[in-house]
Amino acid sequence: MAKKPMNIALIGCQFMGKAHSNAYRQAPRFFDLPVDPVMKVVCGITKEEAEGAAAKYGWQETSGDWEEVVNRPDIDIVDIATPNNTHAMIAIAAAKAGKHILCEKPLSTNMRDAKAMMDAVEKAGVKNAVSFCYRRAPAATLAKQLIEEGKIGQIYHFRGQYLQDWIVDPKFPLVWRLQKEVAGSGAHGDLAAHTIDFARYLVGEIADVTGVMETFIKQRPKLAKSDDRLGGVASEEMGEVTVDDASMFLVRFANGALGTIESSRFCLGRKNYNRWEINGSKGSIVFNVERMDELEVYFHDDPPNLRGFRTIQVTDSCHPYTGNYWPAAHIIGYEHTFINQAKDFLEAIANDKPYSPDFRDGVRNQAVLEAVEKSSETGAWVKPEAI
Ligand code: SOE
Repeated sequence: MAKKPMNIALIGCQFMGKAHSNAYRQAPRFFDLPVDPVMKVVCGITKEEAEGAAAKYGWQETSGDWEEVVNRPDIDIVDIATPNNTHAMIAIAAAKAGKHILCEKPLSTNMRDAKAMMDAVEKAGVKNAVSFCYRRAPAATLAKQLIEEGKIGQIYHFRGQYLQDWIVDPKFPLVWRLQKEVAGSGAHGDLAAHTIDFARYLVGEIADVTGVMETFIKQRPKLAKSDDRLGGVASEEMGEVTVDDASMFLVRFANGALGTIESSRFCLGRKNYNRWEINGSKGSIVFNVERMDELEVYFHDDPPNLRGFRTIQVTDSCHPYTGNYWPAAHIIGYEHTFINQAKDFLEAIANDKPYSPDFRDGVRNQAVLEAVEKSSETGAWVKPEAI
């Protein structure tokens, strides 16, 4: 029997638009989905940009007008993959039009907009998701299962780092990710937001934080030509960098665990070093996106002569998601986190089941980001706003 079609509109067709497009194309090829995702329309800043993306990624139609797209009666899902300061207006309009929404992280650039987005989707009763895609790396999902099964025991520590190095060169231009009004914050909202999501997912709610943030290079050449994350053409004119280059903070979890979180774009050689380690009363686990198919584990109840960290290659059919891809050890990677996310979101919609992380998680994440920002100004411990 033919599956119910689910028409998707993608707004934004650069780095994340590419990742999301690939996810919708691949998800039905690997998973037996309850619905048929239809790549209906892609919307770019201009119609020409959308036409390029449609031809490359396989969208049926194109548009240069996101408002018209989110109000189309034939659209079921609006996928937001645009710069951060545009998430709120698109999501709120899409919620009002009754669409399910998947939004790139961070949810927004500030608490006010993030809460307005959450209120809009909750009032409309539509499914909503924030694209903290790394939760859906099979090894990270396995870590969650181990914690829930009690294999790690009571958690004492979470030690998270998300390190990149792509803006060390002072000549690297002022792309949108370096402008507060567009991005909200720098490494903090771009990278630490992922780590905060892992911390909340694996350990629990964050009670308070204290930290520092720094901008090492305060002026950069303005852009001569538009960009997408990896650069652009620099002009002669200089402009202010209005976001942090790095953030570091201490975390007290509501359950008593202690953590540290570090984000930076100034760690030469670290390209996408998204690593965390958790230490509990019965063992430890370590995950790093740069070796995403592996989970390091240490179990204290192993016989003493065999104790030690071991590496599980999370690619067997007994592991989360992986049985749907290739035989064991035929590894998967970055794009599969988005495919797994698309699959789970489509299932949540079709089966009317909760999806996590949702916009409420996005707001809680934003509350932690902003608590660190306040702490960095005052030096105090700050409680994230209660949601
Ligand atoms: C840029 O630093 C970036 O693409 C982030 O925006 C993503 O969220 C992260 O997954 C990889 O790095």
